[in-house]
Amino acid sequence: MFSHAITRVPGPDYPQGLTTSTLSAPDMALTLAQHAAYVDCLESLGVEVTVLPPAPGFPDACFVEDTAVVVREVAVITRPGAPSRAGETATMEAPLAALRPLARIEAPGSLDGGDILQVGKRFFIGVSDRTNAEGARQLAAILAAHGYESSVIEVAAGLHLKSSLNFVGNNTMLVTADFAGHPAIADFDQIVCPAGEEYAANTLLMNGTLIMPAGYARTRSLLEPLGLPIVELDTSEYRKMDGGLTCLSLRLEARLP
Ligand code: CIR
Repeated sequence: MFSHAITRVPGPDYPQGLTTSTLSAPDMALTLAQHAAYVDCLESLGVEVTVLPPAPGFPDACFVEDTAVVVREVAVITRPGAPSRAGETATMEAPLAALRPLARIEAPGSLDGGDILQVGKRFFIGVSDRTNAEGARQLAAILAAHGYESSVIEVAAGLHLKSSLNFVGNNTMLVTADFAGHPAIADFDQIVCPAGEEYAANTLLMNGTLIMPAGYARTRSLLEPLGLPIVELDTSEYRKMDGGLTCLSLRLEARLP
């Protein structure tokens, strides 16, 4: 169970962030409304949400997930792979230090939290344009010291591993066709997003509820047999900046006594 999450309100410079999308520029009023709905949704699932103010000069800073990897025992401050995002981690240190001991990914390692998928004591670490092999090695070593096992997965398509692969409960992974049948996830049942619905792979399992991006009916019908409640949230203004549901929060389990 997640007891706490950290989010950050997008700032007025949000439309200047990084994107590969050819969709239109995000509308700020809608961006903020979608962010508020996201926070409300997490709160409705029993999560205490810390909402940080915008970080001026860092247009991608609302995608807080990329700045840290947090487990019960430690918060690992990342070293984001995009130069324009490097300074975001400094703004996350104080809020995270209040909740966990800190560790850090050091140069020449680079790592974005969007490449990191946790399933219980297992981690899947994507090596992508943002996360390099050295970053993956450092993270795996820090996590191994706390009893977590890691597998490295090459991310050849999509921005981050979790753009294409997420755990949806019941020993099942939701994947894009690129990751279907990948040997690293052979122990899991797999649901493959239908062609044209690849963005829906970024579905977030939160305290037993699946939070899906709105408007992916075919993927939804494949998820329904899992028997979990499904909530759809409109993420149109985040999609325009290559973001989605997982990127918008750092999720923390309750610390063990
Ligand atoms: C970026 O390119 O870094 C941002 N515009 C989007 C980051 C999305 N983060 C994530 O999937 N974890």
